[in-house]
Amino acid sequence: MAIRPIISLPDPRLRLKSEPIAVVDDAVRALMDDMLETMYDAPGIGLAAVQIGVPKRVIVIDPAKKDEEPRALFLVNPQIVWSSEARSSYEEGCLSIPDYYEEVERPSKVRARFLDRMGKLQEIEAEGVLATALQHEIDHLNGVLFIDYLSKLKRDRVVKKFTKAAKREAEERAAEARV
Ligand code: GNR
Ligand code: NI
Repeated sequence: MAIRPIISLPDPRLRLKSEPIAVVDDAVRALMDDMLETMYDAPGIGLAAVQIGVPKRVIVIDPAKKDEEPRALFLVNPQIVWSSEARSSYEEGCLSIPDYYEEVERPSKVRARFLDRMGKLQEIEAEGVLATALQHEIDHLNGVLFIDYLSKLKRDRVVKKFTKAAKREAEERAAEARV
């Protein structure tokens, strides 16, 4: 297992549409183990493979709170097959948009179909934080970020902030290399 670097805004790879997994083999399981370790280290409650630069339809989620037993979920090729009419609002964050949080409204309950670690077809019904995390992670597989649900003003503001920070870091690295 290994902790892998998480890519962040404005990295264009976050906008890629991830490819389906053909076979859940040892390589996919190794990828999921790295993702879980990276997610726990961050720490976060979910991670999509594309966030470590691997545009494949794989996500890991653990909605357990700090004082609860860990319960890791590994989902390959996940699909929402049903969403409730009812909506809930939740304050979301994203490991690829560090230290930025905003309320996002989504369906309160969803049912998702996916392949588990062994490649077996499974279905889960989720509500609360798990429903939010599932929708947030599946969005990543389609190149969608939670800031896409905010007003253009808020979205432009946060993208600009991260673009400036990335430029500044690149300049600092270049200056360091010249010494
Ligand atoms: O760790 C995370 N917390 C979180 C909180 C509210 C809604 C969604 C999330 S997912 C996020 C980790 C992440 O960026 N996954 O893609
Ligand atoms: Ni995210």
